[in-house]
Amino acid sequence: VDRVLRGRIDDRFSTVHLGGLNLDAHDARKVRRVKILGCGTSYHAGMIGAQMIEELARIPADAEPASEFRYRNAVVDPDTLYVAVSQSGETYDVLAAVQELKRKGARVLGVVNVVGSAIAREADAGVYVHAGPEVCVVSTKCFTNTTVAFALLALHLGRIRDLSAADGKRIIEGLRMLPGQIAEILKREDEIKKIAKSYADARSMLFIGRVRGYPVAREASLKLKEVSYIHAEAYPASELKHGPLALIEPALPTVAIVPDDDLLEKNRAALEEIKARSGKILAVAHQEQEKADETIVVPKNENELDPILMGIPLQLLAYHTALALGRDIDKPRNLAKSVTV
Ligand code: F1P
Repeated sequence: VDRVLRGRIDDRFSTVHLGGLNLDAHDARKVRRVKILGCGTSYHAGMIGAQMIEELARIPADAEPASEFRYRNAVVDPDTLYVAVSQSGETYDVLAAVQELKRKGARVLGVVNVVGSAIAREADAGVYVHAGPEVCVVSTKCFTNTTVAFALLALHLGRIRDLSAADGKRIIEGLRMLPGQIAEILKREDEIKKIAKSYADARSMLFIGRVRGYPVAREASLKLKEVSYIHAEAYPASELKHGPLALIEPALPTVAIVPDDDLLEKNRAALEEIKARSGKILAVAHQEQEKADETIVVPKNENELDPILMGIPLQLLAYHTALALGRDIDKPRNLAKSVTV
């Protein structure tokens, strides 16, 4: 995270420098919509990015799996800024989506880790996320850094448009706190390891989150699937009552993302619904949750930046669950470092 922030924050003006972005104020003001494309973890980081761009720059934004986008003859709109996300920069579905967009005359930015990779070359401009060359098959650090890069991008677009200097300053202070807060979470590894052992015999797990918590729930469930091979499903917390509550029983543990924000009471109500059906709950929250069997407490940041931190203990949860089950974490089955077909 230090690496992605380094040299990019200007405290005097509460602004950021994203040199490779190549997007001046004139271009940025013309953007009517932002569409983010990526696969797997990169798609989930893009979902967080879209929310940050809506919140901090007030530009409508959404994310879509590049693997879907490329097959649906999408309408390409000249006032939309397209953003392609990829750790490896080689994922073929993302590359194909970028090529399709460029054929149709769109402007595409890359948010990529590997410098000089195919997607970085194909994009018109972009931001490198500096998660390092030592990334593993399963994307973890890169997920975190990509969400930080999106916070910088959202802040940049926001400052060019309507974001107040006070809000800019607030987010910059929040970004500066991230490395220390991540270090604090990592210190709790032993506690998370114990929790992971107690969930390792689950046949299936449910992950829920609302708004900012939903992409975190999706990413946490993907991590668990990728390395432990436990079936995991992520659901928006507000959708529980539209069907999935039927699944709740003691044998299906729920992992709930419960940040201290304006939706706290709504999220607590979801925990009550689960408890009323004798479901076991692990909460990731900013304070102990009474209805949860266990809570992993993470440090509080600005609401918009909370998703960056809340995913980290769940990466550790997936890691230790996989270890407890004797899985080969560095070589998860059926998964390549970059999916090039
Ligand atoms: C996308 C991705 C990863 C996943 C695995 C397979 O990669 O789905 O999220 O962990 O490595 O590929 P990328 O486009 O971000 O390199």
